[in-house]
Amino acid sequence: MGFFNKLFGKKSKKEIENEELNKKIELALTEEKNQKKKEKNEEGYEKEIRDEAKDDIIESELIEELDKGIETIDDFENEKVEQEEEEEKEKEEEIVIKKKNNFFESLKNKLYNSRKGLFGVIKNFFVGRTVINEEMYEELEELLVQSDIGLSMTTKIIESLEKEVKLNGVKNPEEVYPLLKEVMKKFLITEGTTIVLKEKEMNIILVVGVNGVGKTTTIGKMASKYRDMGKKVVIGAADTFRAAAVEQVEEWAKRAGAEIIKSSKDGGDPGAVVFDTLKRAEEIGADVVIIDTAGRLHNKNNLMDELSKINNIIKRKIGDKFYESLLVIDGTTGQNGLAQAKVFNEVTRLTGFIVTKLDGTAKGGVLFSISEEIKKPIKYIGVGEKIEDLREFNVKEYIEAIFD
Ligand SMILES: Nc1nc2c(ncn2[C@@H]2O[C@H](COP(=O)(O)OP(=O)(O)O)[C@@H](O)[C@H]2O)c(=O)[nH]1
Ligand SMILES: [Mg+2]
Repeated sequence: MGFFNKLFGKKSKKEIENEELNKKIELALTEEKNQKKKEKNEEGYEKEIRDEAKDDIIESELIEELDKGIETIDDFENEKVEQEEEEEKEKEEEIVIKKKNNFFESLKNKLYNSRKGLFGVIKNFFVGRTVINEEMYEELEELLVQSDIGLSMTTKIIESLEKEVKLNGVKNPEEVYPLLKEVMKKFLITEGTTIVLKEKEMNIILVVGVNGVGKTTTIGKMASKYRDMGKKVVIGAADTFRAAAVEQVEEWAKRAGAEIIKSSKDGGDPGAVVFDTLKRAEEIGADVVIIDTAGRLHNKNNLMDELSKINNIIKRKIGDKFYESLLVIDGTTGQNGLAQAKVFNEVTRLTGFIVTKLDGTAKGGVLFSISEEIKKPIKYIGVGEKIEDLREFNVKEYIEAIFD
């Protein structure tokens, strides 16, 4: 029978009972679920109420604080404005520093040879040393003399360094390096390093120096610098010894956008060129006159004669007014450059120096001996052959660029 019931879909009594039981269980479970839901909702509601109450407390505390005047909205607003202003200022300062760093970086790059050469050796000299003693100072002295700094300057540097080491109670040799940097900085002349151009006046710059040191190149760079400043520039090609020299200065003048005055014939009188140059400069109201001179002078008397002739022509034009008389020195020639400086300083009035080719020297110590022996400022340094490779000499920047 059971078999037939199954076959034709009829449910047995037992099956029906089972189904009813299942239904009951389901009902009971849903009721339980609903009850739990209800409880949960009630809890949530209570929590909401509690949170609201908490918010109220916080709010009232805040109001209390505000009332107390600890932090009024006005204060807050002012503080915000001040903060914004400060941030703005910081940003501006950052831009200035960045600009300076860019310049500084490139000077650092240009002086790579000096930094890695002599000053690199000096830096390494202190590394790994354990004691500061007489022997250390002696070895350092030798290094400085080798670097074209000159004996007299070196002695002064070492004496001053010993004093500073004692004064600062320095015991570790590696701490001597930064002190040396400060000491050496002190010995470079900082005053009068800038060429100040007077407004509405003819500013004369006479450039002297032996052959090949970089006079003509430097004049081209200077002319370009002053043209960029909006100045009217006239160059006098008073190096009349070689036709090639005139051509070279002509090329530079063209590049810089300056006018050039030259002799009508090869080997003409330099004095006559200076005279014509000053005349022309006056006619067109030039701001800057730069005079290139010959370096191939055979002896001291010859040099003195030539330069005094030129100086007299300038004086006849401007009287006792100041003009620059700059000696160009090749930074790679070391003590030889210093010897040249001494001779020129004896035979003519110098107002300062330009040291060229500092990009190509691993020493660069000649700057220190000039400061010490001639006691006149360095106005520019040449750090390459291109038109932009002339830098105003700034002691701090120079020192930062050569010391690592
Ligand atoms: N590397 C380098 N070369 C320079 C610098 N100044 C000049 N020179 C080079 O030195 C050489 C002689 O320069 P020049 O101006 O003719 O010297 P002058 O005889 O004194 O007029 C040229 O080849 C220049 O390019 C410099 O700052 N750095
Ligand atoms: Mg020349």
